[in-house]
Amino acid sequence: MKQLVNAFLAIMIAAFALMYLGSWMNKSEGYSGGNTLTIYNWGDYIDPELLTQFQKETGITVIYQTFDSNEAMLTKIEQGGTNFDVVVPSDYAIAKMKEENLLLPIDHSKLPNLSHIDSRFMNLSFDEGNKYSVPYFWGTVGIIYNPELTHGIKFDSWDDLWDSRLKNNIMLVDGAREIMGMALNSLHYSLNDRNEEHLQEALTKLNKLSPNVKAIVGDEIKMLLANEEAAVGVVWSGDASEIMDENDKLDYVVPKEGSNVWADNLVIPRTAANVEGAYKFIDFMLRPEVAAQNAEYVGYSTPNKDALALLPEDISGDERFYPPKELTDKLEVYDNLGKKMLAHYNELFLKFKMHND
Ligand code: SPD
Repeated sequence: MKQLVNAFLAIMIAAFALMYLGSWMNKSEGYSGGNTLTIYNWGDYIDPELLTQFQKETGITVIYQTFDSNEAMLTKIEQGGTNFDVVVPSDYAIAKMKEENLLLPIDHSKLPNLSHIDSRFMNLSFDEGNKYSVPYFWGTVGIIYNPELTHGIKFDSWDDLWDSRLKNNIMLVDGAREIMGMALNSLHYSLNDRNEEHLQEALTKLNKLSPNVKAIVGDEIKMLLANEEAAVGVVWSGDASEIMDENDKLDYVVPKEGSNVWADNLVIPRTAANVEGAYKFIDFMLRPEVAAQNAEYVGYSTPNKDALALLPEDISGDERFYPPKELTDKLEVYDNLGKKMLAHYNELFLKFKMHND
């Protein structure tokens, strides 16, 4: 009898353990057990061949998930229950994650290839000393346009977007900071403005743009603009470069009122399950030949000076995508606006989106 009771107890304990493990794995997104590494990156933001190469070299299996905005990524990580090992937030999102204690400090001694990063992209205001982040790609926000379809408009001013000849002919990237920033800059305000009157003025101005707006879209914007579904787009510079690879009739410009210079970086969340694997991956991505291959594939600008030297001159010498420091010094980096103000920017952007439906 005693043996029977013991066997019954053992079965019950095993069943409970299995149930607990099952529910934990369901709750935990980005599960990195054993020899796996979970990466959470923007869509279309890595050459998939490099993931294969990394897996072959290290024997680590990569689990790869994507997001389409800093806000979506932040919400997921702030909610908890994730075990991403490497994430790729932008500047202001890094500042917010640091503030919320969501990141592990980076041990520079584990990243010998960090020396390949141009000092211009190190030590930026959102993470002085690069205590928590490693540069991945950078760029600007600007206007891509098809000169054959835009009546000779130069697009050297944001105000050119409001030209009535562009009716239903503009696509906008689906980003609250980008589009609110563009409207604020067009009014000669900072893209980090917190003044409520200015923000309402920006929304009113954006609503006046609606007749010209054909769509507000995510990564599909590249395909749509390359296929000439619209003559004009407000996009990240890297997307512009990729679109222009497909359709060389188009051009890209950063308007004179100013714009955003941004930096996307690799970070290791505090909840990472494979920290050693994360270091291996980050150091791999910092290798000049790897960073060069990645930059050529995704079309974005690399902060890796030794990778830049490996790129063909028509890429590395193109000042639309590699603007000199004198120019980028005149552009603004997004500040961490704080939870409340960031939510307010999102809310105003949502109002504008609803105005376009
Ligand atoms: N498809 C990849 C898009 C990455 C863009 N990151 C830019 C963020 C600017 N805040």
